[in-house]
Amino acid sequence: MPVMKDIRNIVILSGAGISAESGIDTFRSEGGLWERHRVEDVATPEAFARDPDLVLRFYDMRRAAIQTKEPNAAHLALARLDAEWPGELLIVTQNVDDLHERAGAERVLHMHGEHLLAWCTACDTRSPWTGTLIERPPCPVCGERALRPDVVWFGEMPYRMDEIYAALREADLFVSIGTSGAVYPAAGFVRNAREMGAHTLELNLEPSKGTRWFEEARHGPATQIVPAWVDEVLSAAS
Ligand code: BJW
Repeated sequence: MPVMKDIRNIVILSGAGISAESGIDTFRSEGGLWERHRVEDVATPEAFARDPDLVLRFYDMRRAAIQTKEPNAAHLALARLDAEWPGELLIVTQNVDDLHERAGAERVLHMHGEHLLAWCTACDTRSPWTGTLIERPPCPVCGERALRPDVVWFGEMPYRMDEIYAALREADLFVSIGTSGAVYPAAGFVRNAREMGAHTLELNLEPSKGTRWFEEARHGPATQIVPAWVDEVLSAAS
């Protein structure tokens, strides 16, 4: 752990592992989503063009499921850090669930989109969405039946990359939580942050694909290791 008085700007990258203990499936763990659904069938623009019903059903199912789940101790600990950390802090999440926000975190950026938004490809607006899309409802803004899940598929550009790279450039501490390090550009953030002088820490159930890039790693369930780390950071800073 670096000396906390030297740390002002924190960037946290979260992934599916932080929501696993809330009962939301990860992608690549045993029994994860990609064991039951082929990525090429449900998470690419080509799949949506080829078989929109299959893709819409997949996302309708997941959108309904996340609304029955609750934030866990790891989301709550990060929300506490967000509320109490006096310096800059940004939670960049790859997750499309809203558990960071429901835990109370405010400085959250969804680089892979959000389940609870629908994107109209006709008028390019995003509307809050809790129901289904399979029946092709009209866009609440323009009335066209051109809504799709507001998520980033393979081959599409993740959201708000300029903001993310700007935060990484200024980061003193970069922490990656519950992500396998299999998907770029997120998997490369640790190297970006390190090149700019940040201390780098991995918090994950097991060593991720990119674990060698981190200066420090702690392994275990997020609901245990994240609250413990947040306690340490806040007490060292006070
Ligand atoms: C726990 C736990 C517990 C479990 N406690 N931990 C060749 C080389 C390099 C790149 C490419 C390449 N070929 C193609 C690419 C690019 C491609 C890519 O990365 N492909 C790879 C497969 C190689 N990337 C893209 O296409 C991206 N766009 C892009 O690159 O644009 C161009 C660009 C260029 C330059 C700069 C910027 C952009 C888009 C990627 C979109 C990803 N979309 C998805 C679906 C989103 C919607 C949805 O939810 O359906 O995003 S895929 C899926 O993977 C989802 C996730 O956000 C993402 C990452 O998954 P995550 O979160 O890491 O989950 P898992 O399951 O992999 O890991 C969970 C971890 O938790 C594990 O390690 C567990 O151990 C751990 N864990 N329980 C703590 N209790």
